[in-house]
Amino acid sequence: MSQTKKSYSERSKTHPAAIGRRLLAIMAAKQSNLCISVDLTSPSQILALIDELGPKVCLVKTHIDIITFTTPDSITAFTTSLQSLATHHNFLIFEDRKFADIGSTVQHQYRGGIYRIASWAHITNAHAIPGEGIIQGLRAVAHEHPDVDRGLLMLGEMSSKGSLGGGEYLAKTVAMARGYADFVVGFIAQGAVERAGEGEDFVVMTPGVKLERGGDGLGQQYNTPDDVVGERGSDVIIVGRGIIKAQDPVEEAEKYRRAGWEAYERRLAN
Ligand code: 5BU
Repeated sequence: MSQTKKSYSERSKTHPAAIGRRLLAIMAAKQSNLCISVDLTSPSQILALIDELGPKVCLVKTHIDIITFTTPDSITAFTTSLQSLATHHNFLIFEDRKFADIGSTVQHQYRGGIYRIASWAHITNAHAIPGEGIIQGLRAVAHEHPDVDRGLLMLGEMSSKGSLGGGEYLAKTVAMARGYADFVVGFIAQGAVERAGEGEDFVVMTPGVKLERGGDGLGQQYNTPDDVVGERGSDVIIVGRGIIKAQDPVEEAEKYRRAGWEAYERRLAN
């Protein structure tokens, strides 16, 4: 059976990566395929908004390096609070770091520096451009945390105009990731990737989502939840400004949660 026709609940029992099984189980339990991208710069505002939106989402996406921190301690305080919110509201944390260097360098970037991403983010992402050493480097760091589940999304296709991804690049990215099924949970793409074979499962996440199609004047391109989940077979919608800039972000998040979920249910039924 095609992966796009299987329920999240069914896939949560068989996904080859532990973090993939956990994410799919959360999606099924909360009836949410919504990932919120909280692209604000104040740590307290970010945490307050996540606390409000937590019940609606399966995943919270961060850009830790756009946040204004005053001291190193305030970074730890933030990531500790974020982890508590994740436990309390039952969502996972996705740091949108987009690693893009050789294996040796990304190990340091993932493990260390001031952000210590591997210590708090369940999922992060990486470009395929350096070759599979990037996956090997990141996976080695993830294995330094045997008590916690960690996973990676490979960037196969970006949402922005003129993206060099997609097509053959995406297909090569999928081929590269195939040997790392316990760590590579899936892909960032604009729709279903070349479908997984026996024993494989790719969770596909799509940014560039709004309730109405359009753009932002800086290359971002928006499609609707129905376009990406219903028509193109993606699994998770990633939404930033569509929700966080709304007058009532909680009400808006509920609209996106429902739109994403209904598109998924239609996909299963058709
Ligand atoms: P928006 O406000 O919904 O446009 O925000 C989209 C978020 O997703 C933002 O944090 C981007 O950095 C991120 N993003 C993206 O827009 N397109 C991509 O292909 C990838 C990430 Br990968």
